[in-house]
Amino acid sequence: MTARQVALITGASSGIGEATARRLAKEGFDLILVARREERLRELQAELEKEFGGSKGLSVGTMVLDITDREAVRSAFQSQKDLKIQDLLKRLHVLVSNAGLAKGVDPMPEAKVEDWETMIETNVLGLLYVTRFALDFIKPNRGHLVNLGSVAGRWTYPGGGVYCATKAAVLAITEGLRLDLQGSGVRVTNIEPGKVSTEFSLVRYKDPDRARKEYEGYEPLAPDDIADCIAWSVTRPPHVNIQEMVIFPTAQASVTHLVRK
Ligand code: 8X3
Repeated sequence: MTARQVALITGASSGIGEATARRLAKEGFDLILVARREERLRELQAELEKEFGGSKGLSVGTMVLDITDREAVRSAFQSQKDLKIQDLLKRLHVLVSNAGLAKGVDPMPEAKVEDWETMIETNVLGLLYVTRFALDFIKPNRGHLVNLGSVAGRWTYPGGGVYCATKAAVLAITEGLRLDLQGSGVRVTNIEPGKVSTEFSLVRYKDPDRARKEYEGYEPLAPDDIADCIAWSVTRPPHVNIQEMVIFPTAQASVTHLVRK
C-alpha cells in the first residue's frame, strides 16, 4: 500500500483554505492545517478527524503560525518538535499557499502605508517563506505547489493598486517556480479567483455592512467552488500541469464589470 500524500494548507482556518481542507480530506490526503487562529484550527481538525479519521485513515496536524514571521516559519519546518507533524512533513506532497488578504481601497495618494506593508508581508513574503522551507520536504514527482493568486494579479482596479501588485507578484513567483522546478516533476499552479464570498471583504473594509454589500445582487463564487478547482488541479495525472486558472462568478466579466440585479 502506498503512503497517503500530505497537503499543507495555509490560511486553513476559514474561507477557501477551510473548504480546501475539507475537499482534500475527502480526496484522501492527510493534512497539515496552518493558520494563526488556534481554536478555529482545532475545531476543523476535530471535525475532519470525526468524518474522515479512524478506519478511513485521515491524519490531520495543525501548525499555529504567523507566516509573516520568517524565523517562526523556518523553525516550524526545520526544528519541528511535534512528532505527528514531523511524520506528516516526511510525506508532504502538496502545498496550498492560500493565506492572503487585502487591506483598504483608498486611492494610493491617501492609502495607509501600514496597509501596504501588511499586504506585501503576508501575500508575498509570507508565501515565499512557507514555499522556501516547505520545498525542503516537497517530494519530487507528485509534488505540487498551488498558489492562490487572484484576477487582481492580472488586471488592476482603482483603489487596489498594492493588493493587485501582491497578486501580480504571486503570478510571477508561480512562473519562476515552474521554471526553476522544471525537470523535478514538481507541478506549480496559480489559482486566480474573482469575487468569492469569504471574510476577505470584512478584512478589507473593516465594516460589516460594506462587506455584506460586496456580495449582494449577484451570486458570488463560494469557497467550495475554488476548493473544487484546487482539488481538480492536484488530482490530474502526473504529466499534466495546470499552470493558471481564472475563475469569475458568471455575473462578473472583469475586475471592474459586475452585473447586480
Ligand atoms: C479578490 C478578487 O476582485 O476582489 O482577490 O480583488 S477582487
